[in-house]
Amino acid sequence: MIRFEETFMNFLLHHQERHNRTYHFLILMDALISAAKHIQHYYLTGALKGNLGLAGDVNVQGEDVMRMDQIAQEITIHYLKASGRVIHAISEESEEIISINPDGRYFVYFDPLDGSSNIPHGLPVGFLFGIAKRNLEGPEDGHLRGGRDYIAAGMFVIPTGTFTLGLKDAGTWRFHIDETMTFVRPTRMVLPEETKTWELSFNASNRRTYAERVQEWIAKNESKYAFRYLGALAGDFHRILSNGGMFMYPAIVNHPNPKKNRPEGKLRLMYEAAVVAFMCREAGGAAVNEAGIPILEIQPQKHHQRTALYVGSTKLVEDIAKILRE
Ligand code: FDP
Repeated sequence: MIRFEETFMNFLLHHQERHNRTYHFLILMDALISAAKHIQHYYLTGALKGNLGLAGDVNVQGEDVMRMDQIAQEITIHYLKASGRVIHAISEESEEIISINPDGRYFVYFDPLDGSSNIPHGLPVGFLFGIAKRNLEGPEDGHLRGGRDYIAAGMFVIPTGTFTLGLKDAGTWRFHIDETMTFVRPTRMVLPEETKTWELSFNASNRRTYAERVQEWIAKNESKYAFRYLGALAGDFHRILSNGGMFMYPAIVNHPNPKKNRPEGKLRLMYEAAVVAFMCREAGGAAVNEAGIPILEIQPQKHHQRTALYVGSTKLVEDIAKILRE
């Protein structure tokens, strides 16, 4: 006998009444879920169909585009258009703002397939998105919204069948895909207070390139926690949300080849850092940049702006933020 569990859409219907969310939001979420399932299908069959390799193009960030990046981008735009609810989207895969529907009411910021180094191996990657609402009453107020103005942010870890969604003032929730390809069983994510399971996650091969004070912090704290690094933000953050601890991608300022320094950080503010920072806040955690400024308070100056990121359990993030602010 199959036991059916509470579905994502039921959960949202229930929540929208309590939090004044509209059906427009449900329709947009339905579009994002359809896109994620479709991307997952291509990813799972990618090795057989030859879709896990390079596409032959270079993107706006100067990085090689993978075939799967293009597929995921096309699928997402298709569903955002079909939803009719989005005015503009900003994607890692497109230099320009993508105009979708002049009557749409939401801005969507997304990275349809994050964690490229995992793609050739078919290992976990992320589909990350943040949603902000257009100002429908007053004058058009632009697309560059800071994380504090997102109404929701989420991530699918593909192809694991998990979906995590942060809702403004209503918590962060995790769902799992069932046999009918429906996301079910909402579980509220709250970062554990207990430090026993806490983890640190960062690219250890970069550690000598971080600022001295960050290197010192790591040397002082690393033996207290387990170390885990998958190399895909969504997957690494997924673990931190469950186990507690901190994910960091610090600024690179001491690279032996100065051309390889990244003082502004590597991750993208609008569709990577602010997305996980938003979910983290709703789960009781925090996130800051290299200056110790809360990620959600940063006003983006450009769509593809980069930032350093320290995200996770408030106690750890605050501890390093104090040092970063000095
Ligand atoms: P990637 O470059 O492989 O697409 O967004 C960039 C990102 O992946 C994150 O998902 C990941 O956390 C990080 O960069 C990995 O960078 P490193 O390979 O430098 O560790």
